[in-house]
Amino acid sequence: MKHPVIILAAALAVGGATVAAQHAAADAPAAAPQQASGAGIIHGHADIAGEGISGTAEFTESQQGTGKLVTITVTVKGLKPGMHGVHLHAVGKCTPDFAAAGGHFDPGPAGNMDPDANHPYHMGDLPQLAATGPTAAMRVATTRVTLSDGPLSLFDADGSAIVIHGNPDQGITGESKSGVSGGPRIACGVIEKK
Ligand SMILES: [Cu+2]
Repeated sequence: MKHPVIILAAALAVGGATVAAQHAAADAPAAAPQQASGAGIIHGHADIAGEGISGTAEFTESQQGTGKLVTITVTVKGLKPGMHGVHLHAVGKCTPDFAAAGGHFDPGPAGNMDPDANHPYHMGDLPQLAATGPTAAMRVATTRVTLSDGPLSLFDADGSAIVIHGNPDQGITGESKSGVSGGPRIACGVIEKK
């Protein structure tokens, strides 16, 4: 494999929108890199919005040995109960509708952004979000993308967005437009440098 990549997934569902639960999410031990600010730490942010849905995604890139690790903390209110596909999409646009965000971020040599036909092999693929209460949250870490400059940077010429889908992410490859990666786009946020 030319670019060995891993996703270190630590998905945590927050059942209630309590401060304690949110705190627990923030303290999730798995795959949590050092959050201290300092040299080499880069931050990003997205305000996530959809019909009746609001939330944020916080991005932190830290150096891990010779590589970069990007931790993403997603907190969203207003999702219907169940699992929801979440991905980093190829274009930093959510208007005039969420289709503007393009396919799944996949800058590699193959560059197949088709949300379903090249799933779950895109660089922008993430574990899905479990909505079990008023607020859903997860923290994941990935080496498939960076915030700093380079071939995997989310801050490429056309930027990137985070999109939440109405249906579960089946984590499989399907026909184009089959919806296996989560179907309808119900919320979107442009990722910005912070
Ligand atoms: Cu998506």
